[in-house]
Order: sequence, then C-alpha cells, then structure tokens
Amino acid sequence: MTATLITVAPTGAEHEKSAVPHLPTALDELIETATACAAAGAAMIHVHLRDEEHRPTLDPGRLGEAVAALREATDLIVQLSTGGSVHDPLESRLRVLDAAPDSCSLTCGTLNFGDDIFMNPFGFMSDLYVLAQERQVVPEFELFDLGHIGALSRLIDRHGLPFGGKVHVDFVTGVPGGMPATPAALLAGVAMLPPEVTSWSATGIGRGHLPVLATTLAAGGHARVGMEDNTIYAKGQPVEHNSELVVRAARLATEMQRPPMATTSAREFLGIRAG
Ligand code: KMH
Ligand code: ZN
Repeated sequence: MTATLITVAPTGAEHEKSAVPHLPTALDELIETATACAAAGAAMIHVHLRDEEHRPTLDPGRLGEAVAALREATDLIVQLSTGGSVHDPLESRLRVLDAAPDSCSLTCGTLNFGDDIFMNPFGFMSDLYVLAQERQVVPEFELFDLGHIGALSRLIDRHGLPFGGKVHVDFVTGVPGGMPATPAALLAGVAMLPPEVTSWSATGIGRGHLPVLATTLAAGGHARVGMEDNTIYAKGQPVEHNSELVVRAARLATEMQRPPMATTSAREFLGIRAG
C-alpha cells in the first residue's frame, strides 16, 4: 500500500473569524499553521485567503504574496482554491492561476451549498482546465457529488490529461446540497471513478469527518483534514490548531501501515512541476 498524502485545508471561506477565533486568517497565522502542519505530516496545503477584516478574498497581490511566503517557509505543495467563496465571480476565480501555484482546486459541477449556490458551469470548468494545462498547474478535481464524476470524464475526453499526466480527485463530502459524509456514499463514488484517475482523497465536513477519514484510509485513499472542513476535534472540544487534525490523521494513517507521504514523493505522485 502506498503512503498517505495528507492535505491540510486550514481556513476555507465559510467560517467567521469571530465564531472561530483560532481560524488562521492573517498571513502570519497561515505561515505558522503551514509550518506546524508540515512538521505533523502534511504534504500539501489547500489555501483560501482572508482580507484585513477576515473576509474571503481572491486579491491577486495577496495570493502572490501567500504563495511566495509559503514556499519560503515550507516545502509544502501549494494548492490555491479556485472555488473561493460562493460570492466570488468566475473571472476572479480564473485569475487565481496568475499567482502560479503548484496546484489548484477545480470543482466539477454546480451545487446547492447550504442556502447558497456554488457556481461551476461547464464552460468555466473547461476554461480553468485548459488554463491550468497552459500554466503547468496540477488541478485537484473537487467532487462534491456523484454527478461531478461524469463532468470530470467530459473534461478529460475534451481536453486530454491535465499537466503532469496524473488525475487526482478529492471527494468533499457533507456539504448540505452535495453527497453525504458517509462511508456508503464515499465508496459509491470511489467505485464510479473513471480509469484515468490515478489517486483520490476525501474529506468529511462536520460530523462525518472521522467516518470518512477511517473509510478513506481503509480503502486506499488519501486524507484531507483542516478547519475549512471541521472545527470540532471531538464532542465538546473545538479544534485549537489545524495541526491537531493533521497529527490525528498521521497517527491513524501510520497505524494503518500507510504513514504520511513526504513532500518530495508527493510532488512526483501528483505530477507537480519541479520547483
Ligand atoms: N468555499 C467553497 C464555496 C474549493 O476550494 O475549490 C468552495 C470550496 C472549493 O471551498
Ligand atoms: Zn476550499
């Protein structure tokens, strides 16, 4: 069995700093978090930025600064979110690639997202896919629902393989409007993956976090953890630092004889361009 690629998603776009004070929203908090999570076993970081008021932002200057600072402080694979927040315009989401990350998220379909709508029309996905190929950025395909798997196949059929020749997908389970965070739903998705997919990871939002993590490790997948998806460590115990979630995932993975994947191996595993 292969080692476990651990991705940390430390911030996201949904939680309010006022409600979750330990959420890393400033650049220095992000860098401190990234450094601790790398030491705990993470190989990739999925990044959403916030502005001075802790609101989600896709400001190109801030994105460039964050990519440079993360590269300076860690050897983590830097994945920028192109999902942003549900309020970000599609053009701003495409411009994320101007910051030249190693990887970018690419969500494979529109879905209800709580009371909002997370817009991912096929034309946008297609433009982002081709732009990532041109810029030599490796996409991670976010699958929030089983129908997104069909859209992924359409993208591959139309445009060929992504840059790097690998196809890595991430099941984001438990969004109200998407697939539930249950072992059954996750395993149904894994069984439907097309042959081009070379690796998959999963995360469970909220309560389904641990069942999804355990199922993922047992079924040969890779793990995404972090406060973007889960701010409660255990009943009555809020997460105080993202590294707590990485430490737990690394411990479980090691017990499962699938220890955390080193960053250098993860770069090759995902087809990330040499730095
Ligand atoms: N914040 C969500 C609307 C991604 O990062 O690409 C989208 C999201 C997915 O988190
Ligand atoms: Zn995200």
